[in-house]
Order: sequence, then C-alpha cells, then structure tokens
Amino acid sequence: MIVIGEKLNSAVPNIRELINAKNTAAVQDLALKQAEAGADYLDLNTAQGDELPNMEWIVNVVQEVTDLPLCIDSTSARAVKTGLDAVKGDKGRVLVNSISLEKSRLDEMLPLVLECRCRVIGLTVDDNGIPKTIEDRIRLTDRLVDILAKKNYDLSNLYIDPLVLPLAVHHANAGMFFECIREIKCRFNVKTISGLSNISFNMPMRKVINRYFLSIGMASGMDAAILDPLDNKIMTAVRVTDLLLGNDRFGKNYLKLYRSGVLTD
Ligand code: THG
Repeated sequence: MIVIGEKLNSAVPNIRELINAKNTAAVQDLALKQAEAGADYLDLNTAQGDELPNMEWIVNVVQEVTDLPLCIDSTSARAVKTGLDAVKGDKGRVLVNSISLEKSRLDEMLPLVLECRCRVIGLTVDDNGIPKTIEDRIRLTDRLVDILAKKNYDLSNLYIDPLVLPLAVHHANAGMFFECIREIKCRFNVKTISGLSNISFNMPMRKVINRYFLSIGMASGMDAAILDPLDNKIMTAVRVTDLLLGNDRFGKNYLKLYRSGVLTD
C-alpha cells in the first residue's frame, strides 16, 4: 500500500502555526520522521494562511531533508503550480491533490498535470456535489478517465478518490465506499486512494474505526491512503494487511516494522 504522510497540513492548528512562523526545523523534523516511519509521499497543504508563498517555502524546506515525492494538496491551481515550480528534479514524481469534475477546477488543473505528466488524485465530485450513489461515482470516474485518456495521459498515474462520507451520516457509507473501490478497480486501469478520517467523523474511538476501514479498503483494492505514519497502530494495520493480502514478499516490510519496535497490538 502506498502511504501518503498527512502531517504537514495547515488545517491542523499546530501545523498552521509552524508553517506561518516559517519554522524550518520543526517542518523538516516532521518530514524526516514521516519518511523514517515508511511514508511513500509527503502531503503538503498550506491553504490556511498565505497559501502560495507558504507552498513555495514548504516545498523548498522539505526537499532539503528528503527525496520522497511530494503530494501537493490544494484546491487552488495557482498553489499547485507554485508547488510544482518549486519541485527540483523529476516533476513526474509529484502527486497533485487534486482534480475533480468541477468545471473550473478541471479547466485550471488539467493543463498543469498534462504538462508535467505527473500523478494526480481525481475526486468523484462535479458541480452538483458529491454523488449519492455508486453508479454516479462510477459515471464521474468514467468521464475523468475518458478526458485523460483522450490526452494520452498514463491512467496508471490517476488515483481515484471516491470521497468517503461519514458513517454517522448513513450506516451504509463505508459499505458503499468498498463497493465503489471494487467497481473502479474492476472497470478501469487506475489506482484508488482515500483519506481515513472522514469515515469516523462524529463517532467515539475514531482511530479504531479508521484502522478497520483501512484494512477492508485495502482488501477491496485501495492502492493508497492519506494517513498519519507516526501512528504506530495505523502503520501496524497497513503492514499486517499487506502481509495478509500477499503484497509483502517474504514479509520484508512486516519484519522491518517488527525489528524497529514499531509493530504493536
Ligand atoms: N482525500 C484527499 N486529500 C485529503 C483528504 C482526503 N487531504 C486532506 C485530508 N483528507 C487528509 N489529511 C489529513 C491531515 C490531518 C488530519 C486529517 C486528515 C488530522 N490530523 C490531526 C493531527 O495531526 O493532529 C489528528 C491526527 C490523528 O488524530 O490521527 O486530523 O480525504 N484526496
């Protein structure tokens, strides 16, 4: 499973303060810790604050301490462009988070993604909002796949995020998400991704729900997740589920986590 480290997100009050204060040491420490914990990408979000200059700054300081590819997290195409411009080396390794079928967002983000042939997260949302049914999410995926395929975009670089809604809103929301992932993996040659926190919104013991959600999601074909790699229990869930699914040859990653003392029950 592809782990996207979520820690450097300005939506979290502490992090917002670190970013706005341009606290290089603290930001670099969080970048390094997530890399050491096994993150494959680092998500960077500076939306809460002076977004463009902060994005340029954070891309620069993070790159000083790690070569991990970056996941540039913004609804603003200008912020994404600023982030991409600051990336050194191969921009094709960047994961843009995200495009959608909302007309203005698609029109602005698409040229950036096509120009650098980078990876991209596609949200199943359009100008009518998040669809209520699996069929409508598949329909939006189909439209996005069609648009990108016509531009000769490599679809294995597209990560569809079906946008999971809270269980507290409807008891079938998790089940619908898993079914959606299975359908998407069956019908399209794309990858799938999700954040973990929405599912448990407004419920007690959120982290327990998030862990089981992750595990069933992976078994349904979820390729990547945006999560906190510094949470030993969630990383245990990632490595154990990959081991059980046959995605960890010789148990290499499982044993590595065990030997580092992080694996926990
Ligand atoms: N899909 C896509 N992008 C996303 C999300 C998604 N980006 C933002 C978000 N969802 C994922 N990122 C975060 C980042 C931080 C937190 C939650 C989601 C968060 N952090 C607290 C902290 O760090 O203190 C709490 C951490 C914890 O308790 O585990 O809440 O769904 N495409």
